[in-house]
This record gives sequence, C-alpha cells and structure tokens, in this order.
Amino acid sequence: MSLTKNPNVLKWVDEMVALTQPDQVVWIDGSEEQLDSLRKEAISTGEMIELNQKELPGCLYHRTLPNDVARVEDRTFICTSKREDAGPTNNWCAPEEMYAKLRPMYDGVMKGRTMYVIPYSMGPIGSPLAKVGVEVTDSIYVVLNMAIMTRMGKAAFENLGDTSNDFVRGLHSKADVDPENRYICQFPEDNTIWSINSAYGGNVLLGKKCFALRIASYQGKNEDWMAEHMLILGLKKPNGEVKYITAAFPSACGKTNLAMLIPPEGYRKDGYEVFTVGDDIAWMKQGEDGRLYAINPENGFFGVAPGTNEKSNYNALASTKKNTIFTNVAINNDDNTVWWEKLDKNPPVNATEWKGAKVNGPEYIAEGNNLAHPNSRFTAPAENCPCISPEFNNPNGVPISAIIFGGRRAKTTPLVYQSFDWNHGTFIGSAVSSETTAAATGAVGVLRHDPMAMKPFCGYHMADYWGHWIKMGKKLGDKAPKIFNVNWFKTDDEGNFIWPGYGDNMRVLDWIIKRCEDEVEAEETAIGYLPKAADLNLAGIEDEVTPEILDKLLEVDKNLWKNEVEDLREFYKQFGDRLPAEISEQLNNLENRLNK
Ligand code: SAT
Ligand code: MN
Repeated sequence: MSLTKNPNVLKWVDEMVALTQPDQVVWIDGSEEQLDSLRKEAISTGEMIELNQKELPGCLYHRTLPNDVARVEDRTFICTSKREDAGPTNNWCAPEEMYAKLRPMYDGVMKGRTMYVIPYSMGPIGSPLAKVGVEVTDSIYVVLNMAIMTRMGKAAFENLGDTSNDFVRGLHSKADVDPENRYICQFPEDNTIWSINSAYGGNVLLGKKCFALRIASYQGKNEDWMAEHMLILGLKKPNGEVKYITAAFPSACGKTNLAMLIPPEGYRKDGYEVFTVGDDIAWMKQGEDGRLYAINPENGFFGVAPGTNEKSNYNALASTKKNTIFTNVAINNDDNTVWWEKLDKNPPVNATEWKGAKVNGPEYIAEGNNLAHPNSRFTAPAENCPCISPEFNNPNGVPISAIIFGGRRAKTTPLVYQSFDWNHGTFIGSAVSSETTAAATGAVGVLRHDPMAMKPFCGYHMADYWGHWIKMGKKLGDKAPKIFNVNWFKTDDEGNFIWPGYGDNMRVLDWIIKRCEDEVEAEETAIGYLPKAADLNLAGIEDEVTPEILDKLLEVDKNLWKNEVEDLREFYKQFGDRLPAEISEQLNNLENRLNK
C-alpha cells in the first residue's frame, strides 16, 4: 500500500516499477515492526548475520563482494545538459545518453525481487533546511542502513505534502553487482540519482553522498545555501557558552574522530566539553540574524571501523554497541562479536576475515593480511553517541563560528593557520591537497587536489562552486565564520606523525576559538596567521611535543610553499576563465608575500 497521495511520487514510482518489474513493491513506513521483519528476512537469507545479541543488541553484520568495498569515483557521473556545467573535476555524460545507456540495464532487473520504496528526510523532519528524498531499491541492506542514516518512513512523506514535486528521486538496483557495469549517476537538473551494480555504502545509500552532497551542492548554489563535506561540533567552554565549528576533511581523514573528541584531562577539569552535531555532512544557510547556521542532514554515522578504539574514539565505539550494522569487519567466532585492526591488541584466533574465510587471526595478520577491510564500516544511530549535541534535532541548526579545512599532508602544511579573511579562506579551501585513503577505490597515499574535501562530491563545476563560496561570504559580511586550515598528519623524516592528534586536537580548537573571540594575537606569515608558540596549550604533552617539534609543526618553509604555488597555478589552469578572479588574485598575493 502506498504511503502517500502525492501524485508526483506515485507517478514516478509507477515508472520505476514498470522499468524494473519487481515481483512486489513494499513501501517502507519506518515502523519497528516492518524493520524487524526485514531484519529477520535478511538473516534468513544470509544477507545479514545476527551478531551476539547480549553483547551487541540489535546489531547485524554484512559482507559485500570483494569487488564492491568502496566508492567508485571513476564510475561516478554528473549528468548535466552542458558538459561545462559538470566541470573538469567530474566525469560527465549528457543526461539523455546516460539514461539511454542505463535503461536497458534496469529493464526487468527486479524480476523475482522485491522493490522497497523508501521515503526519507535529510535533516530533522519539519526543519526549513531539510529536504525529502525517495529511494527505490532491491536491497534490504540499503533499507536497514537508510533506517539508521536518515529520518526514514511515513513522516518524510507528511513533510513533503500531497502536491510538492520537490523530492530527490533515487533508483538503486544491486543488479548482478557487476563492476564492469557499475554506475553511480547524478542528474542534478532532474533531481534524480541512478545507481546500479553496487551494494556498498556511499554508492547505494543515496541520501548520503549522492543526494546530500552532489545533488544538494547544486541545489544550494541555486537556492543560496551550502552543502559541504563537513563535520559539525559544539565546543562548550567553562562559562557554559557553546561555540560551533565545522570542518572539511577528505574521507577517512578523521572527521568522525574530531567530531567526537574527548578533551585532554586538563581541559575536562576546567569544564570544556565537545558535542557532536554531525560527522560527515553539513547543510548551511544564513539565518535571520545574519549568521551562518548548519544542520546535519543525517541521522547516523557511517564510520570507518579500523583504527576506532577506546582511546582513539571512545564515543564512536560506544555508538556501535547497539542497533548497529557492521560491514566488512572481521567476526570473532568464539563469541560472535566483531573485530577490526587496532580495536585492541587481541585479534581473534577463531576469526572470519572480511571476505568470509575462517582464519587464525594473529597468524593471518602476521602473514601481512587485514582481518577487516581497511574501508570496513559501522552504521550507527546518532542517538547512541554519548556526546551527541542537545541541538542535534534543532530544526534551525547551530550558528557557526569557525570553518576548518584540512587534509593529510606529510610536509608543507603547518598544524594550524588562519586565513586573513573569507576570500583568502575560500582560496585555502580550494587549494587543499590530501593523500588518498581506502574510502575510494584506487591507490592509497597519493597526493591529490581535493578542494574543500569536495572533489568526489561537488555536483557542478568546481570553479563555480568556489564562486558560490565567495558570493556567500559577501552575503555574510562581518557575520561570516572565520576560516582556518589544520594538518594533523605532519611527519618527521622517518615518516612518523609528530602531532599526537585525537583528543589533543582540542588544543588546536582552543586556539581557533580564542582567535574567533579576539583573545589571542597571532604571527602574521606569508600563508596566514599562525599561533604564537606560547598560545598553544601543551600542558601534559610537553615531553612529546618539544619546542623543536613545535617549531616543525608551525614551520612555514618558503621553498615548499613556492612549489605549492607553482603546483596550484598548474591545477587552476583546467578551470580556464571560470576560475573566479578572487581566487587567482589570492594566489598572486600569496606568491608576492612569499617573494617578499
Ligand atoms: O562511502 S561513503 O561515501 O559513504 C563514506 C566516505 O567515503 O566518506
Ligand atoms: Mn565522507
């Protein structure tokens, strides 16, 4: 039975049914009864494995095919009528051509299968910043993940209303999970996403990267708001005031860890606390008071499991203790619980590795294998998070004081610096490079440009996107958040990280907030404002971060930066005359300052 009278939804679902020809159609109402029967069904077919319900109540395990473990950027397309509108950083195809290519693949693809129709809201139901999507899929795994990651079910349709046409249409079929015919296609002009032949996270949970970033960034440009690959955190000061910060880092560079940070002991004693609003995506719009407000459009965390432990991210680990779906981690067969690299020092002896083979964990690792896939994930409800912000469901979002950019850079980029102003900050964001991670297929550890951490997620021409940033800055004027850049990943000559990171990143957030409140002076350098050494609180880590190491962390090596300028000039060439004049001006200014 359909859950809405909205003729636009009904017509579109009818079309999708006619195309894919499922044996039956199930409308997902979001009720616990319905979800529970889907869980049981998935367990009975082996699609999901029930984990130890005493240790991990409500938790399920899922394994994807070894050829289907990460986002596939080379098979992700932005389909706009004009090639220029997708820009040089996206794969492009004309919409008609892509529809014509994919339609035969979807033709009858759900024969013998069930189509699930998933209504969902990105953002709190009723929020003026929220948007509705409908995903049809032949995967129960998708339904169960969307139930965690979004506000899913009947309420989303109520929010859409009986007549609106403003919803994102998502068609997904796992088909044969054939990597040769895998496509993740966004049609921003049609509010449409078509995904086929994958069953992995970012490729198939269409509310996430496909909608909340690729489609939404395009909508934001046209509607004067911003969709960004950013965590949102609240930092409570001893006086009770909470300051909100967003931060954009590429996938698997620690957004979840920063969003859930536990301050070092000294800070905790003083009364500092960090609250999580979001760990991956921020939608931001100017509020009535002129400031920039952010909501997290998601309702859960799709976090990288390996590396997550009691010490590195207590709150994330705690979030996974119930009602969580684990994908491609290892199973401990002694007690039917989960394990992944760096969870603890005791890999299970009686283990099933992520591809499904029974192995002796310690031996298997000693032979150079991973028990869990490096991009294995947990899908955990936000409400499980011990430090979830009381403002998490605030329909108006939270006011942002600072925006942080960052990436993985072994050299060149100092621990933290502040931009001179909004346009300079936009330039800094556009200039972000980062070493690649396992979150996408392809080589790991290769330095690539990843502007604003949006390279794989910007749904239109990257240079126009920078133009949109500049335009937003003009609107925000002196109410604009301050913009910073951080790098937790600087190494010494042996390749060891020289900044402790994790909870100690609080020390950098502290400086950032002090700068926002004009409480500390800074060192003016060619690249921006850097902390004066004495203004970084290193109490408790003086042994680790000696004055020499701090020097290294805050070093601006002019020669390296001159190389960076050369490289950026080359990088910007591809954008031709769509590159905003403000960006080239910033690059020239940087060069001049370096040559002074
Ligand atoms: O696979 S996802 O895109 O959902 C996660 C990520 O790569 O950031
Ligand atoms: Mn992400």
